[in-house]
Amino acid sequence: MSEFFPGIGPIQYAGPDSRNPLAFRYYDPKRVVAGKTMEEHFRFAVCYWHTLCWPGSDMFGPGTFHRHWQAADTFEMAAAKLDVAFEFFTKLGAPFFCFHDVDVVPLGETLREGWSNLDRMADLIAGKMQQTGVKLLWGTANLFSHPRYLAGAATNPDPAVFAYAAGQVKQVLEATHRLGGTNYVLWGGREGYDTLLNTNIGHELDQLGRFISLVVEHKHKIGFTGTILIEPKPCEPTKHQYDYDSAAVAGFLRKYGLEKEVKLNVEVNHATLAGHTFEHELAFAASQGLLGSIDVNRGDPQNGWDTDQFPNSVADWTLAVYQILKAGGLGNGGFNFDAKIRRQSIDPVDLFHGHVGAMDVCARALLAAAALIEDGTFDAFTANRYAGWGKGAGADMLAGKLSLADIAAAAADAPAPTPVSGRQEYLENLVNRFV
Ligand code: XUL
Ligand code: CO
Repeated sequence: MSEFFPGIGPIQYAGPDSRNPLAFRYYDPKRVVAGKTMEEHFRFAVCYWHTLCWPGSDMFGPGTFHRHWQAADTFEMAAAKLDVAFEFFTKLGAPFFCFHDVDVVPLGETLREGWSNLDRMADLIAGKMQQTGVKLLWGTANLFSHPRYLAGAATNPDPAVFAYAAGQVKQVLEATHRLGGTNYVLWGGREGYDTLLNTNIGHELDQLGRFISLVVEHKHKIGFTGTILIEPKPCEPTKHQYDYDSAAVAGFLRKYGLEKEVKLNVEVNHATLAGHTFEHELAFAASQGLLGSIDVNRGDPQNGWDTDQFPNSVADWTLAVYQILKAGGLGNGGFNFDAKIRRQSIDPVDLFHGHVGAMDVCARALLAAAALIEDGTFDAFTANRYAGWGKGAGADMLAGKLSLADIAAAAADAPAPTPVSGRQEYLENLVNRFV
């Protein structure tokens, strides 16, 4: 088997003074930070779709990368792509990967053909995983590219499309289980609508609730112990998507009684598109006990679409990793690079630059975030800000011991509350001491 990345890797930790663009300057897998190794904190995953499948196309032109396995959509080419994938994962030193069914194998003309192709491919994937020790962070079914899904999958007005999607998810969930995946992701690609003139929102939401309940039921039936994750995104490809953001998904899960069964896979650029910071989405998900895993990338502050670039701002990532540490980490989730190189980055080595730089950004951010927590100023400041709720009338109001009338009567004769500074500038300056 010939190498696709000759002369590259394995990528090693070389320390902050290294000038080698193909070495880690901060990501040192075995280094212990805040009680865990960096490897355990991140559980980095390479995504199959952008790194192995995307040919460098955009809506104005075809692929620019010209990779041999992209010449034909056959099982043989998918097997050639698998060789390249595992060469990349191992040379990079990524412990995990993620895939959609269509990324790893052609699904063919019928559901049955897709099942049998995926079964065959799962044998090959299992062999590669055993040989290399690379593990599966999550699998997912692509329920948005094929024209049958033009009006959604679970939320399609046609029940036959719902059934087809169910058949696809059943198969990929079982393959994920068989490959030891620690999560299964549902991104609602076209679960939304373009115009209300042809859409019944309430009906579509009930369909989606039913669909996800079926997935959860099947997970238990087959003994899959991984987590089912929904990945929020506000728009693109549809104008309005039901899984808009962490808050919308939290409400949806509660309505359909799924809040104990499903968590969130939060993605950076989806947060940006929803008008939030990534750390807001993380903190909100964590506050609801729903933080599961993350998709790592960045958007572009000027472009309003999903550019899926590799992250490169340590300052931004420090605030995100801070929230993840405060939430107690991601458990069996991980950091999946749902990011793609630019269309002009046509050399195979560019794939390494994207991932190596991003892993280093995350590692630097982890060091800074751990130092911020160790310093304790934020915790102390915030605890002090809410201190009134821990005693006296504050504690009684929160515990439900006082009625609205009791509270009003006490407030009527109390001294007027004194405004207190939020100290935002002081706190922002403090972050910069650690970045
Ligand atoms: C799309 C997106 C997907 C999901 C998996 O914006 O993020 O790649 O992560 O379907
Ligand atoms: Co994603």
